[in-house]
Formats: sequence, structure tokens, C-alpha cells
Amino acid sequence: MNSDNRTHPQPIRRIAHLDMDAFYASVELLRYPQLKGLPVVIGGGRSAVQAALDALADDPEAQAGGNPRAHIPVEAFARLKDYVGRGVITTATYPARQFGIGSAMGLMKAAKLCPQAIQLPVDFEEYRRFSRQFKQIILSIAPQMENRGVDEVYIDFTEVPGGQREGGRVLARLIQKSIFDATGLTCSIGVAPNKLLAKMASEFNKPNGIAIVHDDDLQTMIWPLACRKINGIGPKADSRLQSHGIHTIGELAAKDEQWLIDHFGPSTGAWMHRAAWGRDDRPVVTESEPVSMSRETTFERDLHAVRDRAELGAIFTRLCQQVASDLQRKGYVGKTIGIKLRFDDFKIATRDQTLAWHTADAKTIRDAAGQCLKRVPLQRRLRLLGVRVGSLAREGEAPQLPAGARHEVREAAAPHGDIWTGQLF
Ligand code: DCP
Ligand code: MG
Repeated sequence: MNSDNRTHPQPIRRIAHLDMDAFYASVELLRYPQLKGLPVVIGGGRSAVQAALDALADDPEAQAGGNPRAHIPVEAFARLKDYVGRGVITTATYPARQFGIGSAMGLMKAAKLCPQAIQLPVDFEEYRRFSRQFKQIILSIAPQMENRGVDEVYIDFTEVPGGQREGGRVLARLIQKSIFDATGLTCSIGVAPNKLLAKMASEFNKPNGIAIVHDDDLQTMIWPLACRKINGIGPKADSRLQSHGIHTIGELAAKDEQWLIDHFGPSTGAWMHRAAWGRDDRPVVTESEPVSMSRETTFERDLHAVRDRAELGAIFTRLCQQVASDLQRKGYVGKTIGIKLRFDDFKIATRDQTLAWHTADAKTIRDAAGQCLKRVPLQRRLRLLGVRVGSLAREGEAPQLPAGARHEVREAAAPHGDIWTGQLF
């Protein structure tokens, strides 16, 4: 343990689960604002909407605003009572849910519950677009985010500013507001000591709600819930539990671990016991690890390798320092050091070399990048210079440079392939 840990105790683990409210339906209502507050279901065909849009094709007022859909009169939308077919509902607005309508229900069955409900077709492309957008907003606030599908994510609040205040409520509010301001969509967030409890908590105050769960809320907030509320206990396991008289999570928690193992097997039984006691140490798994980190700069005027040598050298050193500090800040070390040049004729040259050991050290990166630079003919003026460190590993997970050893930076015999892909720069 280092002295830092002693002076600053580890912050308490706070994990959030965020789930968008009536996601597909809410995205649709953004472009059909006239349907706000009405029972609407998403699923089935698109002919009614298409016919209504066609009818507005020559209406200058409808076309002028950029969203002719907002001009479709409410009477022109398809109603469930007119639906014939085997389609199912993907989701329903909260007003429609009051009639007992929900996801995965057949449209004709739903029509019996609420004949006047409006039916809209699905548009996955639109939902994906908003999905990307709200996740981007979260990432800009809290970088430890795990994607769980189109409308939900886990977020590690532990180290994020505001993530500990009021048990995470302050940060949850900020995220809700940021998403709403940018998209007009609402979501619900649960913040708890782990993913298992956070997932349950995000449902507590739906829609547009926040729920905070602490360790000592287990008995009051979790144990009264049905076992089905545990993510992982499906209908089959639930009915088996019910057959033993176990209905609530509290009743499950009261069972001996060994009894659960005897009835559900060693893995499921032990897991059920842990889950009922609110225990879960699964990490929040962020998207793919970065492959490389790079910095580049385009000069204000084209620079010449000899005449502007001092200026170029200073810029080059600064880029290496920036990449090194990016690596250190994010906890990575890299092995492949590369450079990228763009000449005044816009042609691009790249070179790289791989070190024997991983590094995040500015001087080592500078030395290796300098060797790469020597392998480029420098007759033309330069427009751009970039430095990249690839073959990344998490600091501490890559073999370290042996004590007393120095990085051996050598000239590679031949350049590798082009490691600079368009998306990196
Ligand atoms: N979905 C689907 N079929 C299902 C369940 C869901 O196509 N059987 C789609 C439509 C939902 C989206 O996935 O909008 C997200 O699912 P949720 O379970 O989170 O449901 P909603 O976001 O619609 O509502 P809630 O406010 O309850 O989260
Ligand atoms: Mg949802």
C-alpha cells in the first residue's frame, strides 16, 4: 500500500444503471410532438404514416419547418382497433401502459385493451442514432461506461466528480439533465454499491426518476421485491423458487446457501445466495481498450527540416511529451512508437519501430520517434507532424523494463506497413 492510500481512503464503490424511458416511443414522440400524452405503441406496419406524409407532400407549410411529420393530424394516424395481423409491440408510451399494454404483446391483443391507441412503425436507424448520442453525452461526463444495449448502460460513479455526493444523486441529476437538454429524452438512474442492485434501482422511480441504494437499504428496499427482479432469475427459475414457497428476495436470502446449492446446483445456487444478499463484484467493463494514442499538429506555416530545425524539434518534443502524459493519465504503456508526416504536396509518410519493452516515458518516446524521423527523406517542407504510441497495454499488466536497464532504441531495417489509419488521425 502506498502512502496515498493511507491519507485518502478508497472512495466507496458507486455504480449506476441508466435506462431510457419508453425508449423507442420517446424517440418517435420527438418528431410527432402532437402525440405527446396519448397512448402510443411502436410496432406493425408503416402504411398509415406513409399515406399521411404523402398527403402533406404538396403542403408548403408542412414542408417549410423541416419536419412534416409534426403536421400530420392526430386523426390520420393508425389506431390499434384497425390493426389486423400478427405483429408485436416493441414498446408503449406510459399512457398506453396504463391500459396494461407492454413490450412483446401482440398488437391485436393490445387493441382489446386500448382500441384508440395510436400505432407507429419501428425505425431502428433513428433509435440507434439517439442511442449513440445519449451514450456520447454520458461518456463526456463519466468515462467508465459499459454498454448494455440500445437504451441502457452501467456507469462507474466511484471516481467521477459528484459521484459520491448524496450517494450519487448529484451526478445522476447532472447526467439526466445533460441528456434531456441535448435530446429531449428522459431516463431513469439507479445508483448502488454494485451492478446487480443498480439495475434493480433504476426501475424504482421510472420514468425520469433517480433511486439511491446503500448497503444498509438491502432489507427495506430489496428484500420485499419479487425474486424475478434479480437480473438473471428468469421465469423458469422463478417458478421453481415459487414451488418451494420462495416469492421475495428476502425469502431467498433466508434460505441456506447449501439448500440453494442442493436444489439449483453449485454455481446457480451460490450465485442466488450472493444475489439475494446484494453481493456482486462484477466490474463495469468499458468498451474496447484503445489500440493507440497519438498527437499531431498542423503547422501555421510549412516548415523545412533544415531551416526550421529548432522549431520543428521543439514541436516534436512537445508532441512526444503530450502523448506520454496522455498515456500516463489514462494508465497505459505502449511498445510501438510511430511518426506521421504530411508534406506540402499533401503526401503522407509514416514510420514506426517497436521497442523491447512498453513505455510511457516522454524521453524514450522522443528517442524512438527521432529514429523513425531519420528514416524519412526530408527534402520537402512539412505541413504536419504526428506522434503515435501503439501496442498498448495497461500499466502494470505489461512486463516492466528491468531495473537498471535502458530502452534500446534502434533503427529498424525496414518500415512497417502504414499504421496510421484515417480514424486515428
Ligand atoms: N424492446 C423490444 N422488445 C422487447 C423489449 C424492448 O423491441 N420485448 C425495445 C423497445 C424499447 C427498448 O427495447 O423501447 C428498450 O427496452 P426497455 O425494456 O428499456 O423498455 P423501454 O425503454 O421502452 O421502457 P422503460 O421506460 O420501461 O425502460
Ligand atoms: Mg428503457
